[in-house]
Amino acid sequence: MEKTFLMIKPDGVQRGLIGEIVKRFEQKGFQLVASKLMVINRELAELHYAEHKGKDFFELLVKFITSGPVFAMVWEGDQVIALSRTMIGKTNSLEAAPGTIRGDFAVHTRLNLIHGSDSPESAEREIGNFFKPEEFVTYNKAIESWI
Ligand code: 3AN
Repeated sequence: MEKTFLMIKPDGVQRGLIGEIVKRFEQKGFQLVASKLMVINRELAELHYAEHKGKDFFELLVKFITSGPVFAMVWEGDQVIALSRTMIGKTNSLEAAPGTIRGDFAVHTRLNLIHGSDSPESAEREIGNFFKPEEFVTYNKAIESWI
């Protein structure tokens, strides 16, 4: 079973979209195994966005992601990494299709509501950056046999 790291960014928290976004992943049949509301410090922001260091939007990105609380989550499920990226939608707001989280709620490429790991390697790295092993909950959901 795969795990992925998803994070509702400060704009999603401020706009009251935590419930709407969590609902979509619950309804898809994925299982929430860890979550917390937190404010990211600069060190963690730079670690999380290390691949973008040096790009022209890096400073704004770090400033934005540290500007208010984020809702960090780990979700588990069959193909959850790729499927959650599909549900999130394209990074570029002009390409994010209606029906996706960004397509339905975001108009801006940087203020795009949610982050989702883009590969098994980044999922493992990002989960490790944000969560300790004792923050995970293991439980069985009856729905597993239905999807
Ligand atoms: P995604 O979040 O879709 O995986 P990444 O990892 O390429 O996209 O980029 C991380 C974040 O950096 C994006 N969510 C977005 O907030 C910001 N970003 C990416 N590309 C741009 C850009 N061209 N202009 C401004 N912000 C950008």
